[in-house]
Amino acid sequence: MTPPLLLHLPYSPWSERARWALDARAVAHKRRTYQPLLGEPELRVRLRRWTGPVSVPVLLTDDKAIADSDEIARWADQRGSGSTLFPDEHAAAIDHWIRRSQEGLAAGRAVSLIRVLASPEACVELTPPWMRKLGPVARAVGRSGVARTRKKYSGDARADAEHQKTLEGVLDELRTALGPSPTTLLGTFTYADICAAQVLCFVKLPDRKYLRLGKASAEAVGDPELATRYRDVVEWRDALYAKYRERS
Ligand SMILES: N[C@@H](CCC(=O)N[C@@H](CS)C(=O)NCC(=O)O)C(=O)O
Repeated sequence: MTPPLLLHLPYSPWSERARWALDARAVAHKRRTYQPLLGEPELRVRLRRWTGPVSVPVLLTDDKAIADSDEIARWADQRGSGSTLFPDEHAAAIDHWIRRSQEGLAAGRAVSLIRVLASPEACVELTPPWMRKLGPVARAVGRSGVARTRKKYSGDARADAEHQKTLEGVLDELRTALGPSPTTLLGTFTYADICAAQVLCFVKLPDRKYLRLGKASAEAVGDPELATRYRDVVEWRDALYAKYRERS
């Protein structure tokens, strides 16, 4: 059996959901960085999907392509070793946090890409390395790539204030669920923690070793005002990474 290949974005919290689950279950795999737009034709061939949006992470296994972070996590959980990320008794709560995380991430992406669009340096950082030397061309390509991503994921389908409200709603719910001395959401480390932790990317990015972004884009993706307001929740995320990501 050849090891599965994960097509991913090193800076994306959706890819991080899959990476963390594969690592937590010690599932041997290879990784390849996906190049938005340029990599799309190959991705469509791999997925045999000729129309509609395609995204990463995608896990290419011997017998199928798995094109969703949550499905990759479940696939990983059926293999590998260590404690399950999906204990039966927490199935409903994990499903709830998967959904809330996807809602928070979508809203966070919509508002944070507005900040990225306003930063020429951040737009350049999001282009492939060979393009960055091209100055204004790289800025224009980066900017149109970011605008395209925001539109592709329906960022302009709702007002910015609505996205902001959704993001803060998820953060408030997370703070309440964690309680006064938080370790994990459900009393044991599960995929709910991995998903909930990702929403904090749009508040303050975790250490660069977990999510790789350039300096300007990292600044633009985070929200300093929310980082102050939700400092306790950011601290929970950082402690979770230190304890459970390091080990895996
Ligand atoms: N349902 C997907 C959503 C993944 C997703 O939103 N991926 C984005 C991350 S920014 C992506 O692939 N962006 C690059 C592109 O669309 O070309 C999952 O959770 O796996």
